[in-house]
Amino acid sequence: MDVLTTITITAFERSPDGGQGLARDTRVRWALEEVRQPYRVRPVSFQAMKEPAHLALHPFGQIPTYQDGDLTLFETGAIVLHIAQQHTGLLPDDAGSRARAIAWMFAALNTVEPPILELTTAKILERDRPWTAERLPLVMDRIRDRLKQLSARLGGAEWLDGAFSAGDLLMVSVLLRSRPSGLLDEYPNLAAYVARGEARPAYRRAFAAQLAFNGGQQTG
Ligand SMILES: N[C@@H](CCC(=O)N[C@@H](CS)C(=O)NCC(=O)O)C(=O)O
Repeated sequence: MDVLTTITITAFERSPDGGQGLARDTRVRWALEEVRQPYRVRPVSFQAMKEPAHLALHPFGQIPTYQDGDLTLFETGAIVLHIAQQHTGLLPDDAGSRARAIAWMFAALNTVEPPILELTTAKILERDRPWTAERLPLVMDRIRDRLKQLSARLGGAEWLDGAFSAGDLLMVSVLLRSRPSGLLDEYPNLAAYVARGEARPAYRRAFAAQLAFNGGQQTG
């Protein structure tokens, strides 16, 4: 945190993951760390998220939000893209490479993240439904389909398309959410790709910052 910064993001007052870094403020922190932008964090309770003051910032009553002066943004994809466009380091200069990096940002959020979120829904929100046991393997297989395709595309490369970009930042963030299920480890090149992301100094700073914020607040 830096008192001189103009950037404020919101995060869970009590992250349900107790600081595993899976809440989406981590990806915004990571992007800000990559471009060395200091930021403040304003914690928001689940109750406050649904109240008018927060709904004015985020129409769906969620975190994270991003405020810088007069600009307020929601949606991590839009926030990370904005940060990447404002600073060097997260998008290539060449127009074609830049467009492809942005395509990977969309792929992470639009193609890879949805089946991973379905599993969370099935395991948590639909846990007590009579059909959940039958549905779970189908949801797991839909994740496998995507991971298999991504694994084939990545092959032995370090990053998805040349140098590390905002596309990798979002893809690694999304894949991290599949790790607790054990599915990520079925694809060793993807597991290694995620580990490379986690090893970046900027990710480590972002992770440590959210852990310091959430540490000791685990709700179970
Ligand atoms: N598509 C949104 C999803 C935001 C989202 O689901 N945020 C979660 C935290 S990681 C949240 O606020 N959950 C509480 C709720 O939806 O009530 C984004 O990428 O920013």
